[in-house]
Amino acid sequence: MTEVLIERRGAARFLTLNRPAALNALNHDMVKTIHRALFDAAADADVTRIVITGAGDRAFCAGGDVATLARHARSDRAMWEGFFGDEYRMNQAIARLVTPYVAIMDGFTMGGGVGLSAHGPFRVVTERTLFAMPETGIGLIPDVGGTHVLPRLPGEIGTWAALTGARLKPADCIYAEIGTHFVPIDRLALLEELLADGDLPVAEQIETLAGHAGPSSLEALRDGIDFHFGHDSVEAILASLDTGDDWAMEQARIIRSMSPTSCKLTLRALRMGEGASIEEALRTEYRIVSAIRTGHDFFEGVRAVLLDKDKNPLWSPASLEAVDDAMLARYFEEPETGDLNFD
Ligand code: QUE
Repeated sequence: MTEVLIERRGAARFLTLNRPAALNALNHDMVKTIHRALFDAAADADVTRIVITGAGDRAFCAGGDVATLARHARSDRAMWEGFFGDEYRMNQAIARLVTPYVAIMDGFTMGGGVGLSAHGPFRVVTERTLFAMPETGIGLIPDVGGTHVLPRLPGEIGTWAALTGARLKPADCIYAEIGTHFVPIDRLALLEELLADGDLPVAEQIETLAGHAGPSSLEALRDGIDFHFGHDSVEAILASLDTGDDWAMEQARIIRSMSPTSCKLTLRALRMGEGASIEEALRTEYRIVSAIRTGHDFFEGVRAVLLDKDKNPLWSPASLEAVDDAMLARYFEEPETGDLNFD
């Protein structure tokens, strides 16, 4: 019942994801509560900033409650479409918020947690931030607006992160412009106090406490990322990686372990997302995810990664060659139940 704490602190509305044992993974109730709280805060003239954070010291938010979806939603279309539809509408609300919005990305920030942070103007990372879009590993796609955000990161960092599910440390997040500020953990309490005391603009308050995340390992990888991941087919990316250095060959091995269907859907959706508004990107993601429910890989991916944890998913189709364009096209069609709307 109190999986999202909502508090008024001075000029700020604080939302705290409060499911620490589940790494603050988002369930449907939490999504609806957050969206309603954003709506209320935006309508309250006394609230000059919204702050979202996660309880515990391990996660901001590790994703969506995919284990529950895998258990029930194969036979419950309304549950599946209800969860993703409401989550994406919440993501869009964050992207269009006028009230300054601060996400404290302390700990795991993956999947659904990226949707709660990446669309806002202030994205604070700490020593414990670990960012990833790992969905190709469970037969999903980098959703929650990922197909809008990732193509806008420098070079091909977004394509690389989406296909491999790479985990980015705080310095990498700053380098990749995923985080706007690095604030050390021991200053977070003070940051929250300053934000509650709304005397100064949010940007100035965060900058007062911000430190340096240090050098990013991505800088040295950047040429390789841009060189290999600029191709417009997964096969071409792999062919390029196969002729590269040890790092490149390792990326190829990782991509080959991911769902072939997810990899092809992801690359196509990322390229479409380059010129798409947040609403257009979310609508396309909703089409894809709706079709994924009737497929195989999501249920097998959740089984292998999160339930049985054998880390050995048997994907079907099992190879990229077996995923043809006609199969892919089905995922981009309007669902029988209609497209996502933002009314
Ligand atoms: C891909 C995902 C998720 C994931 C792993 C993936 C995801 C998610 C979790 C998760 C959440 C809470 C936990 C946990 C894992 O993992 O969406 O152990 O306690 O919520 O490869 O999309």
